[in-house]
Formats: sequence, structure tokens, C-alpha cells
Amino acid sequence: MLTVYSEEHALHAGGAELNAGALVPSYEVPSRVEVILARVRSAGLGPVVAPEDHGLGPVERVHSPRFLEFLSTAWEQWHACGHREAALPQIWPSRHLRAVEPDNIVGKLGYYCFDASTPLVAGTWRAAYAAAQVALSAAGRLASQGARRERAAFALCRPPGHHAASDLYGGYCFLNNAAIAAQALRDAGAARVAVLDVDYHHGNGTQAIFYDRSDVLFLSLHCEPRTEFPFFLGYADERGAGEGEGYNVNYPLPRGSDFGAWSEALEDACRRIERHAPDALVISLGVDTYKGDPVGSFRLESADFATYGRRLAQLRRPTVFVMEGGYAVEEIGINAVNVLQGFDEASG
Ligand code: OKP
Ligand code: ZN
Repeated sequence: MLTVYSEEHALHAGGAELNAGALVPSYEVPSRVEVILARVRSAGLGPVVAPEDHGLGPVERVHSPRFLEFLSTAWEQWHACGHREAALPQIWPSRHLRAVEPDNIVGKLGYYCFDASTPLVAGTWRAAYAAAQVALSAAGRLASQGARRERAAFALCRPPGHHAASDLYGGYCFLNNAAIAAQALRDAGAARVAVLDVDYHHGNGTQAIFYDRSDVLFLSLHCEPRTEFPFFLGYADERGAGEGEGYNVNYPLPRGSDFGAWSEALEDACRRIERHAPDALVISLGVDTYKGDPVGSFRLESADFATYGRRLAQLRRPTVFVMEGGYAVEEIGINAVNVLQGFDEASG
């Protein structure tokens, strides 16, 4: 399988997040993708290429102009106030307040960011932009004609994307790489796309982006939001709206779920995808479902990742894997690449 990778991810680093009342170093660190890249190479998964620059056009198909304007200038605004630490919000337009966009950068951070675990630093915009280009380039290889056309491709990107909505960031995510890839596939001629999110956390951003659409089916397997981040979306009764009614499918699973429960939900999701008959499939690939993950609570073993990779291949669709979460850094390479190798094996 082809891997797309950009070293610009490393520009997003050194931030802290609010955890149990204290600021702690970010879990979402550059070494995550470096360990995966090393495993891609040692396992002989396939070639590794740099992304092409598709510009902001395909990013603007998913994110609002005001949001992109904010993200690309937020560090400048923060820095101009004399701040040197990573930018984090500390007040939000919660219930009984007004969702206006203030002029002050502290107010703007609360307006555009939904949590206190997503530090924005000097290099964040460039890294997030590069991650979107990695996803676009991987998707482009599925859509391209002739010898360059791939059956599947791996977008090895960070920061991740699935918590980011059209004008909202958070959950370590700034631009929704998977949604940008899905929309690009639509724009390249795919009539129907499915996005399957296997990260431990609900893909609230991707759900919000496609909620009222029937052309992009969104399915997410994740820990019950009653008990887990992002808490305020990801429940089973969220089934899509209007045209999109029936095209949003959530599989909330109890804390501590093992591969038995998880793969039953996956089986249902695969059947639903088959009924949609998508021209392309986007997998939001988070491996924080691993038993040793410091952020998650699920119990998947490393071998389980290969097992479900094989199941995904049986869907027989052009597939782009977009890297999301996974914080057990030592095992993240084995777990992520197991999915891709399982997929390649069963693709024959
Ligand atoms: C991003 B992705 C520790 C709690 C974690 C944020 C979780 C973001 C997950 N401070 N809070 O879906 O892997
Ligand atoms: Zn996650």
C-alpha cells in the first residue's frame, strides 16, 4: 500500500493540555507518526511519497472561510498579546451565553475551539495544512487514472482531524483530514462515499459535516459518550437529518469493550456500508482502541488490528486510510500497520 507522509507535522509540537486539573504535556506528540513511518518501512508496506499541494480550495469545501482565517492567524494574534505559551481557550459560549465571535483572542479561542486539550502553537497552522494535503494526496491516488491509480492509500498525517467540524476545532484536531478527503473524492466523481471511523472516540466533527447529506454515509464505532470524550455527541439516536436521515450511524460501546463486542459492531457497519454501495471508502484510522492506550479503555490486541484490516478489504472498495488517534506510542506502529497489512493480504 502507498503511504503519503509530510515531515511538516513536526511543526505542531510542545503544547500542553488540561488533564485532571493540571497542565500536562500533550499526548498527541510528533513521535506518534515517526514510529508509524518506521514500521511502514521495516514491514515493507510499500512506497512512501510526499504530498502534492492541492491548495486551500478543497479545504474550503469543508471548512468555513472565517474559521480558516482564524486558524491561520490565531498564533499571530495570541503572540501579539505577549503570550509565549501554547494558546488554549478558557471560556466557551455555553448554554445561556451567546455564540457571538468576540474581537479578543481569548474570546475567539472559546468561540472556535471546544475543549482545553488542543494547544495551538506557532507551527500549528502549517502542520494542519500539511496534514490536509497528505489526506488529499492519498485520496487523489484513488481517483487518478492509469498507472498512478491505487486500490488503497494511507494518509500518515497528524495532527488528527475527526473532531474538527466546519468552523470548530478541538480534541487534538484542527482540520478534518478525513472529511476533506471524502469531499474531494465526491468532487472527483464518486457519487457515494462512506466514512467509517474506528477511532476510540466519536468522530463528532465528521458527523457534523455530513449530518444532513445522503451522499456521504458516516459510521463511527466508539466508547459511549455518556462516559467518554467528546461527551456531547456520538449517541445511537443521532441518525442524520433531512436528506441525511439514515445516513449517520453511531455504535457507542461500553468502556472496557474487547474485540468481541467491537467486531460485532464492525460487522453491522460493514453490512450498512455494503448497502450504501460507495464508490470510495474513507477509514478514520485511530488505534487508541488498543488495550495499552493511555487515553482509551478498550481492549484490542495487536493481532486484532490485522483481523479487522482483512474485514475492511472484503468491502472491495477503493479505500483511503486517514490516521487519527493512538497514544500508546511504542505499539502505535505495529497496530496501525497491522490494519494496513491485513487489508493488503485480503485484497489479494
Ligand atoms: C483525540 B482522538 C486527557 C483526556 C483526553 C482529549 C481526547 C482527544 C482524542 N487529557 N482528551 O480522537 O484520538
Ligand atoms: Zn481517539
